[in-house]
Amino acid sequence: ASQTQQPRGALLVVEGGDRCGKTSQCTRLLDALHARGIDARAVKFPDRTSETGKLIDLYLKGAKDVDDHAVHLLFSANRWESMKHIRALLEQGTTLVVDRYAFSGVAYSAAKGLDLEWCKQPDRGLLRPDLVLFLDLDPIAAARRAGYGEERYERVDMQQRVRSNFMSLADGSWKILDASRTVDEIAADVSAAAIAAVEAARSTPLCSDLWC
Ligand code: FDM
Repeated sequence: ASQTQQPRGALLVVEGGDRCGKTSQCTRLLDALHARGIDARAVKFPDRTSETGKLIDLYLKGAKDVDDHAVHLLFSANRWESMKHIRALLEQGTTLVVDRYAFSGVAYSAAKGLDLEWCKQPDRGLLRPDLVLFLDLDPIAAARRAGYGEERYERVDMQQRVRSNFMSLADGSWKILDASRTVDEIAADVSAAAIAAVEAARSTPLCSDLWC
């Protein structure tokens, strides 16, 4: 007898520059999904707990200098080492809300002067997100928010380049949201788009073809 297959979960990515409100929106989105009875979990990149993640953490805090190319590859390796686990969760029906992904990888490294096409290569073949929610905020407004400037990349000129790199990566799977609005207004748009993507993912196969 054939077993009924569980519909897969959706891979939902939340992206944006520093202090765009990404982390609060990820929390709100998880709550909204759970309230609808959707099995969902949070994932965050970089995952600072793994071996590559510990090195990345030291680098981001300014405690360690690493060559720009080498750190780019570390961020990518940090994603690759989670892929098996992420795929297993999606296949068992769990939707994932991912705080940063390969788009941050490319946008930040290219903002330091690395070639954008070179930057895309190590992440080629990662799982393709069903939806990318981009929280768009003017870097000058972001700089006025609490806590800004604590980590390596939190400078307005850097964040302007990051923003334009993000824009050059956007495709049809992106939803660009004005992140200067209230948390509630943004959360309403985020959850509406996410719920539609969870529905659509049920009948769409999972693809390991990012940028292929
Ligand atoms: N970042 C994040 C990168 O430079 N490359 C990446 O691949 C990823 C996932 O690390 F400044 C940068 C982006 C940000 C920092 O910050 C991580 P948060 O606050 O943990 O998201």
